[in-house]
Amino acid sequence: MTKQPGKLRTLEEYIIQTQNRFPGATGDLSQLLRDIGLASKIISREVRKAGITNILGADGSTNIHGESVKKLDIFADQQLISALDRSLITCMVISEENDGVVRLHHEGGKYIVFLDPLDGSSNIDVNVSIGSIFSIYMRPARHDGKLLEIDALQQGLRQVAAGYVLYGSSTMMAYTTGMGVSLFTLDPSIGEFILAMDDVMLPDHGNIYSINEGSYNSWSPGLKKYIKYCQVEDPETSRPYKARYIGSMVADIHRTLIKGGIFIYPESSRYPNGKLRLMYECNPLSFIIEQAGGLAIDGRNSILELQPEFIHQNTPIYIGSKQNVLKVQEFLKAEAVIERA
Ligand code: AHM
Ligand code: MG
Repeated sequence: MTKQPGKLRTLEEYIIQTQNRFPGATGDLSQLLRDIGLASKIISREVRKAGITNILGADGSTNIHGESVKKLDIFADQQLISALDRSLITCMVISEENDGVVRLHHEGGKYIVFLDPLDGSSNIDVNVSIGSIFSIYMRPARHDGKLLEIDALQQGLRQVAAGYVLYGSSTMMAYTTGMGVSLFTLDPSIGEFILAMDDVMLPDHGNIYSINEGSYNSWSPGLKKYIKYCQVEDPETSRPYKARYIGSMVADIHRTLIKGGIFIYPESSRYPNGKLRLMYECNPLSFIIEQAGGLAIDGRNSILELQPEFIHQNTPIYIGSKQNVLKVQEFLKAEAVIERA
């Protein structure tokens, strides 16, 4: 059940009112969320005019994954990092666009932030939705006060907040601090994010499946069978499901949050560990989906319980409405049993 807001509330007001419910809160996390909100408004403005300026398109360099980097990716990365640097609460940022960790000016800052500054960047050139994803952790205390890369390698369930900003037909921000998901729409006429939905819950079962089906031949037998199951007619379970795949995870997850269903980026012969990144794509979006009543697994285990080994690690992901995810898990398990027999 989704509550509709009574009167217009800006992101700023909402963050402050939520913080006031916790008498001991320092306001640092609120500040950090406001910083991300501000940077994303600037990114949104540039995304909106990308087609009419030369900011659009590849800048010729490649990121650490060997993918071509678009100029807007770099712009978004810089905006988010400098917003976080300015408020002196964040000590370290790990971003898809940077090889190693980025140490900010305030070494003593208490938060570590992971960023995918512009997810779905191959869609920039064709004017299809893209987004920024963030994931926030407390920096662990150390006796020697040092800050090490390993401090960032925390399980997703330790996230103190996470969210995304989707630059779609409108710009929307969703975030959670572990007490449900709140959704805001950017009103460009006043330059403010306005609360659109509070306590967003996704349907327990949905009739949409979302996967790059062109890779069918490289999937596991269990997954192939599950996708065939999605296509079989059975009105009782709303099948055949609809196929929808945008190719920007953040946009596919946003649709899943609103309409339910399942999004899958599996392990395959091409990507044995999946393609998507655990720390700045899968963890934050899993936190959002689970806070909205959904589920996210890597095939066997909860995404949020995975212990990361390195900052740019990949993982397979099956995420969405609880019933859909439990069903695919059944198919994967059944096939694993056959393989062992
Ligand atoms: P990126 O644009 O940050 O590199 O993200 C990777 C994107 C995801 O948003 C999307 O789900 C996936 O890559 C699509 O991959 P594919 O083209 O293999 O289906
Ligand atoms: Mg991405």
